[in-house]
Amino acid sequence: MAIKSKKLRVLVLGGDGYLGWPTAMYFSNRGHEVAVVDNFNKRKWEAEVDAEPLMPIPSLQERIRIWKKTTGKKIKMYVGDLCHERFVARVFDEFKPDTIIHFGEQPSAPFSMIGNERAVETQVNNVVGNLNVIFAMKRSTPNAHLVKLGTMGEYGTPNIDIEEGWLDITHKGRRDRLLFPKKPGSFYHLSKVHDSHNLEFACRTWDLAVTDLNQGVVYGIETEETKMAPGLHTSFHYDDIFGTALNRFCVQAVAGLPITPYGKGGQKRGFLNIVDTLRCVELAALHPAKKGEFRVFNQFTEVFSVNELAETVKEAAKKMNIKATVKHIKNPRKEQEEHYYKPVHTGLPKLGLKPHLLSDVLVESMIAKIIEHKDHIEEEIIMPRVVWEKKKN
Ligand code: NAD
Ligand code: USQ
Repeated sequence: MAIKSKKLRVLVLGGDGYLGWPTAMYFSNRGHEVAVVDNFNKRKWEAEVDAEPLMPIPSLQERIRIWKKTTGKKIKMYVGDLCHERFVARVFDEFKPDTIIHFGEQPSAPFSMIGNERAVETQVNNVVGNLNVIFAMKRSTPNAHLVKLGTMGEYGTPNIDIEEGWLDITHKGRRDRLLFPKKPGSFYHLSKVHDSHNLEFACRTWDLAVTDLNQGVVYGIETEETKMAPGLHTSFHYDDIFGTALNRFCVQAVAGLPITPYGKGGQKRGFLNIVDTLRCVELAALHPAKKGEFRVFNQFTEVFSVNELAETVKEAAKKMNIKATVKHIKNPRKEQEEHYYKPVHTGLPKLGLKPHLLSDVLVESMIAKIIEHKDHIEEEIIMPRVVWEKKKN
């Protein structure tokens, strides 16, 4: 298809992050003009809450230099805060993107639940940054397409099937198409709900084109580009605050610590491989939303319960002669531990997504990679330190 060879000017917001850096390399590798924006908030938060990634990460400047040496391709860098309106406006005026991929937010539910200060910080950072992006687009690049990272957690776990963003509803004999009702489980997840509403309003009012990718939990360490040279790897968290379920379970197995489903472990979530995150973002970018359209895709490839994930990791570890154990611990979160879960996720496969499904082989390769860095595992940052509700005695 002709559209696939189109070269884009891609602005990756949050380009120093777990997903942003591999995405920047992925688009650069395919011949697109790429610029990244980051203010290193994540590196600051990691230091503040004692949650460093497993492998040390070179500075963004250094990563970009290694990328240029390896491929001959340039990635432009803007260092600054998305919450500073004038900085964002300058970046848009100067780079004039036709595609903006927005990863630049505080991504952790536990971080947002530490207390008053972190809840405010999360919502201000995410909601204000996103608003500045909306206004910069409107003023400087009104025909551009915004690909915004939302989350499946915006919907929560309702006792009905979850549609892709919208719901056709009949109420007291009248029909309408409304945003699907939201029931999120943390102040972080709520920040994404607020973003979605602001974006839908901007599309309706100013004819902007937006794709909101309601992404599930991402797992995996490597992509084609991260393997191209030492120093191009991405940040991999296993701590209680920035680490996500499967990544944490693999590290627990390698460290000889019990794998920790919270509570009953019947919580179900949508999951996807980091390699599929990049492909989904690419598919959205190459097939943009129309002007005025607020398009939503549910971005995950498989649903698992936490218990299923724990057993998968245990079995994969066994094949590698690692004896992993599973220990249910008191759930630090307030969430349903047994529930109905049936989200639609047909939009991205219709555009051409061919999922990389979770197989033992993938888990084994993750475990093998973690073994290489076993000496860096800090055991004291693994057990949950943040609780949703402090019980009074
Ligand atoms: P990350 O923290 O590794 O990356 C986010 C990057 O954005 C960081 O480098 C951070 O410094 C930067 N950033 C944050 N606030 C900023 C600001 N105000 N100005 C400039 N830069 C800023 O997170 P990630 O895991 O790569 O997630 C990326 C996005 O995808 C987030 O929006 C997250 O909510 C969403 N998401 C992630 C997952 C997952 O499993 N990792 C799943 C669903 C959705
Ligand atoms: N969980 C355990 N044990 C653990 C860690 C997590 O049982 O040791 C459980 C949690 O209680 C939760 C589920 O696993 O039920 C997922 O937790 P998680 O920490 O892997 O993911 P979550 O907090 O939901 O957040 C992550 C990313 C976030 C993204 C979200 C997608 O950090 O950026 O938005 O996944 S989703 O979950 O679909 O909302």
